[in-house]
Amino acid sequence: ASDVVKVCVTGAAGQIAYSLLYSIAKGDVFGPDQPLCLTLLDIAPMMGVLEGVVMELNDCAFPLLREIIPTADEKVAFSGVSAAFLVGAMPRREGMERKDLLAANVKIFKSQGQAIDQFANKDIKVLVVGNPANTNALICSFYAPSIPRENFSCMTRLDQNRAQAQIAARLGVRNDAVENVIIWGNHSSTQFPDVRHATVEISPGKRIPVYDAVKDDNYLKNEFVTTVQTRGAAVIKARKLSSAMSAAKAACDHMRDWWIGTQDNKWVSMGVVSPGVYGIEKGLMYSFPVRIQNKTWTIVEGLEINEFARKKMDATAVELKEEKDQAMDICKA
Ligand code: NAX
Repeated sequence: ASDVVKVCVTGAAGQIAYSLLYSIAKGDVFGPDQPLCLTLLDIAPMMGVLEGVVMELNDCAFPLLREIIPTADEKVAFSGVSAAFLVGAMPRREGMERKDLLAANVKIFKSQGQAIDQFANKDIKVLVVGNPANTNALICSFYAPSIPRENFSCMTRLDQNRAQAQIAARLGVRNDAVENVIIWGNHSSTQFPDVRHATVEISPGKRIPVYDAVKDDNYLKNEFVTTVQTRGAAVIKARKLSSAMSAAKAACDHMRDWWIGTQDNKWVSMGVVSPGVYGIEKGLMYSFPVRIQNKTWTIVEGLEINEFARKKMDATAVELKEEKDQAMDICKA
């Protein structure tokens, strides 16, 4: 890994990017030997702030960071790029209708999709973080027809990490003792955090199902699910700002696993375009459990879905279908 890899981060002057850029430049995502060029996209009014971020990146004196290109021009941002973190999006302002918010984001992700189509490497891996993440990723891929749809994903890793940490805390074990937690569906309050297939290491080499360790079905089906679904709002309430450090860490986890692969048969959740498995309509950008090898994800298939899970998985699919239809109407208009 000696050739410089070009990586784009959008929303680069924002708060998630502030943590994310540090981790990428340090080597947490593409490996400790991979030199990087970072292109930083934000909107024109933010160029002054972005210049400050560039100054700080320079002042970190990262050995791997060979070049930094701040810009408000999508062509410059995406040219020759192999991996993109699309963090920038239109935030919801007070009084803004859902429809208007969606329309503003369709505009952004259409334009970025077209730029990716024209200027990025054809094997680019695109991770959409900016909300509504699933639908933004779908729109982006729709406008980049020369790039395989499998190369577009959206982030539900923060939800997965939150779920894993909740279970670990409940059981008093290390975070990494808990494995194969799944997030199904939309990165929204309809998501379904599912630990029916998750396991926990209770002593060296000994794993048991999380359900057997927790021994409280009511908690796992109710309080646990809502805690994870509403965790973002809880952070905003406490911090007066939305999750940034944890979102950046999750974005790094997502892209690192995509780039380097998942180990030891472990699963991770990511929003990907549904091939029509688990009864989820083909073409929806839906979060599934996946394994990754050679930069290619494969959905973990054959998991038993009980009636409780089925309902939750369908509810979040319905929401995504609505979002998709609305977005497609805006595209056609
Ligand atoms: P900030 O408002 O701090 O930063 C966003 C940045 O994006 C700003 O600098 C803004 O100028 C820029 N931007 C806006 N439009 C742009 C465009 N067309 N091109 C390039 N840059 C543009 O928000 P931050 O806290 O960093 O959050 C960024 C996004 O992540 C939000 O949409 C947020 O909702 C979303 N999140 C997604 C999460 C997930 O798990 N998928 C969790 C965290 C976060 O809430």
